[in-house]
Amino acid sequence: MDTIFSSATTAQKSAIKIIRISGKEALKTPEIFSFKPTKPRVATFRRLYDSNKDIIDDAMVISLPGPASVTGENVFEIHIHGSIVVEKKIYEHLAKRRGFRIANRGEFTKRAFLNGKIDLTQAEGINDLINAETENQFKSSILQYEGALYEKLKLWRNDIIFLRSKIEALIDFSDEELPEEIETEFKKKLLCLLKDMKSSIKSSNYGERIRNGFIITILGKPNVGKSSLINYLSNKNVAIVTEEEGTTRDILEVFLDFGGFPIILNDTAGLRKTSSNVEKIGINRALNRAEKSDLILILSDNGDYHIPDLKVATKKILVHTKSDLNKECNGKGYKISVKNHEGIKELLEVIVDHLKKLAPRESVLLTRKRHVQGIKKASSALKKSLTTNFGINPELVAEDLRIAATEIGNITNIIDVEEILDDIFNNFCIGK
Ligand SMILES: Nc1nc2c(ncn2[C@@H]2O[C@H](COP(=O)(O)OP(=O)(O)OP(=O)(O)O)[C@@H](O)[C@H]2O)c(=O)[nH]1
Ligand SMILES: [Mg+2]
Repeated sequence: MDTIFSSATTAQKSAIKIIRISGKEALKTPEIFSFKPTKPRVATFRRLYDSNKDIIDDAMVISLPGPASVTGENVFEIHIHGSIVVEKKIYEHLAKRRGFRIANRGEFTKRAFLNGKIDLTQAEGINDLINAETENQFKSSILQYEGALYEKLKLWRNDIIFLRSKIEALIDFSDEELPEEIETEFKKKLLCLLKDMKSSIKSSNYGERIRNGFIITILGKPNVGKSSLINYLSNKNVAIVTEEEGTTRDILEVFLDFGGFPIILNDTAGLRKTSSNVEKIGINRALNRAEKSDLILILSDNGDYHIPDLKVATKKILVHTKSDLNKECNGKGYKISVKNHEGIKELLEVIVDHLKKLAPRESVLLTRKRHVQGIKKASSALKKSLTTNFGINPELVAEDLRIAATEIGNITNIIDVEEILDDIFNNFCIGK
């Protein structure tokens, strides 16, 4: 296997850059840059030279022999001055060596996985942690990185394997009638597992939202101040605001942080009967997006919140806009004024309270479709085993349990499906 190297820090210039080298030959780094070898795991100051014995840089270097390293392989770190030229020289010099090459995306983490340092859910957790932008994304990713999801899946899998070993033992004594208590006990355990899995699948929507953002859509008649609100909240003029009705046509998305929750906030076209084709398309888009949302804000400046075409049970929050104008509002809606900066903080609190209520009781969440699909497949195998007659066909029951255990195992440790591995690790940044 090649020895790989890459900068573990950003591609731009910076105070320091860390070049990480991992692989069998990594400990040859001192020889490659003509400096005296250093004690393992001790940060040491060294001067690096190229093949003409010209100085490349003064650096802090650390040798980390495997397997006690991040990838499980021999690792060598060079902390250079954060210059693009120095980095390039180091790369060029390393690349001349046989068996050395620049790492692909996520390749360090992939090697850590292949060497059993982490499981796949932890690898995904690392990537989510790097990409986390809000407090709740941080919490969820760090839990997954620490192995909470891995532990939960391992428990389920072990339970299934245990039940399967029981069944296998019974197969060996197949002449004897299966005692009824054993079957009842067995089914009780399976049902309990299925219940746990079901509740995890149910809360996975929340897990995915924590990762990707909760979708909140602003709806309302034209000119009620939808675009003004999104501009105010994002602190930018993302949307055009005019006195004209029907200003906004397309959906405008901004990514925001509401009290630690990642939010994708959508501004939409004002809803009205119109002969304009463009506007009609915009209105349809608005309604479609609202239907896919976790929360809908219905804005009105005159107390009319009625949207006949909106037929979803999604939670709606009514917002009375332009409260500075003191217009009639039927006593409905949270009053806000973008003009006077009033009521918006309170509105955000109401939104955050609602999002908090969506949180499932369990803290360990399935955060990807891949996890959900695996658990669904495992569940259906377990359900199938429940409908099989244990006494007559214990082999079929054992086979279903085997399938269920494999499906769960695949979530944490796919080892033979290179394609899925690449799909996961290609989402990493270079150098990770
Ligand atoms: N007095 C007052 N005027 C406001 C307030 N918010 C928005 N407006 C005005 O209302 C008008 C319409 O605002 P927009 O934000 O464009 O309304 P919209 O709902 O996006 O309108 P469409 O895109 O046409 O559907 C503009 O002239 C804004 O300046 C407010 O809090 N108070
Ligand atoms: Mg608008």
